[in-house]
Amino acid sequence: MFVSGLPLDFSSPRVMGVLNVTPDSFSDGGRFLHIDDALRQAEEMVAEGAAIIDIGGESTRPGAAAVPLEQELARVLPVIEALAAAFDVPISIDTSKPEVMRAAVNAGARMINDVTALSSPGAIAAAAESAVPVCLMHMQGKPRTMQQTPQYGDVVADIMRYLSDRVAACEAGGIARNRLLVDPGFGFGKTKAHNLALLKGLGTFQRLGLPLLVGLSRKSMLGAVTGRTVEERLAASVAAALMAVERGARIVRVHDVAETVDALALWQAVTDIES
Ligand code: 7PJ
Repeated sequence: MFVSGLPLDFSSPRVMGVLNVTPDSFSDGGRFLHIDDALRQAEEMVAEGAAIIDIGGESTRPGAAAVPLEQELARVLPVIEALAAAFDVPISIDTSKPEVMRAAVNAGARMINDVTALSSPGAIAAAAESAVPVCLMHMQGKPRTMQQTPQYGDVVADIMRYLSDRVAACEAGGIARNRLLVDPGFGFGKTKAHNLALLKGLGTFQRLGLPLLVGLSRKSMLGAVTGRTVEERLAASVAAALMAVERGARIVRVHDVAETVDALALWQAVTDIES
């Protein structure tokens, strides 16, 4: 399995490192500090074995308000430019805005990661023109209110249908199927029970025939199961990544790259044994 435009083969699972772009000062001093910090974080994640670095300037956490376009551009573009110049590892832009997709790809991003699966007006066209791969993620509702009353008939079947429809819409809009990845969107408009059922049934998504990307790292469902705060969820996050890979995930989006890379190395070593 491969994705057109990504220099990765999926013969073994890959780790996508999450880069936090801190929304601080836009003064010159503040900006340099923040790029410096981003470069340091990225350098560490690359050294630890990240295959992709994901950069987002729009918080999609539950309850988060939308970020205006100019602010999102100001946060991510300088960081993408600096990283693209400094590292070979592909940079992914986590955004739902067509304008940010275009500008980020011009600045050197080599993948689009959209938690709304290109559903904003103009997003399919922007992604189609960009020629980079796209991750289509499922979300029910909008970040500000999505955790209030999530509802599904059958969570796995409903999300399968949604992703399959979005893949069809992208293909109709000129995005070749071999540029697409899919993600069921853990934590995005899902209760604890929905998230657990989704993890249990994750293998079903392999039927779409596209690389499966998942983000479980530090998410509240792990807190709900373990009683741990967000800073204390490393063990559960690594376990979740391993469970996802066991069920067919090919990219795991994580904060703790080194620990996840180790866990997946063990998984790969056992998988490689010819029985
Ligand atoms: C995800 C994401 C995810 C993809 C975020 C967080 C929330 N992109 N962006 N999948 N989560 N593709 O990291 O807790 O699960 S932001």
